[in-house]
Amino acid sequence: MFRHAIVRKPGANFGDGLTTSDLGAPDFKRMTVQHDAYVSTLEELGLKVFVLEPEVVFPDAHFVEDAAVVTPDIAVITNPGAMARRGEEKTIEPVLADFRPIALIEPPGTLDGGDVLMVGSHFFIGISERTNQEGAEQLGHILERFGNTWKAVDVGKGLHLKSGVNHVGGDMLLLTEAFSRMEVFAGYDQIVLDPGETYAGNSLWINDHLIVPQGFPDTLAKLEKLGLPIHVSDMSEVQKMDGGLTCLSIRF
Ligand code: CIR
Repeated sequence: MFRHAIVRKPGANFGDGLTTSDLGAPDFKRMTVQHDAYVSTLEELGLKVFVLEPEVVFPDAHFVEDAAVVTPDIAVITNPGAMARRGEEKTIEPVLADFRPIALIEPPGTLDGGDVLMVGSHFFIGISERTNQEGAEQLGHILERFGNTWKAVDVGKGLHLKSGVNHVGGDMLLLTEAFSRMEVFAGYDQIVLDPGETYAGNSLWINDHLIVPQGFPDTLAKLEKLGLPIHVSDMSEVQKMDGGLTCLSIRF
């Protein structure tokens, strides 16, 4: 059960952030509307939302998920894998320090929160361009101190683990065909994404509600069968910067 979320408003220069997408230049006004709607949805779901101000020197800083991993026991402040994003975590730590003891991922370990999928007390940690083995092991050892288990997963081509696999309640995972074939996910119920709708893999479960990106009818139909209330969000400007629903908040 999540009670709180941290978000950060996108800055006017958010289009200067890192991206591999070819969806065109993002629009700040539309981004602001989409971000405001996202915050309203979190509030409708009963979360108290802490809204941080933009950070001009970090155009990707509204993707707050990458700066911390929060469990019921601890908040782990990351060492983000992209040099351009290193330092975003500094303004997240004081907010979390009011709620949890703090631990740090230390260099040479790197870790982005987008690579960490929590399913109850088990954690999947993606090894990606942003998260290295050392960062994954540091996080894993911290999690083990609190009785959690974890497994490393090779992310392959995508940006982050949660770009392609997410928990949608119970024992159910929403995931791409490539992830569905991996042994580590074999013990779970699975909704496998249509290859044309992989972006919708970044759907967000919050307290038995689902937030799903707009424009993915096959995924929507599959998720509707779970019987959970579904909130559909326009994520067009977020997607242009390689972001998604999970990236925009830290839930705890
Ligand atoms: C980046 O490349 O770091 C940002 N433009 C997007 C980060 C998305 N974060 C996430 O998936 N957790």
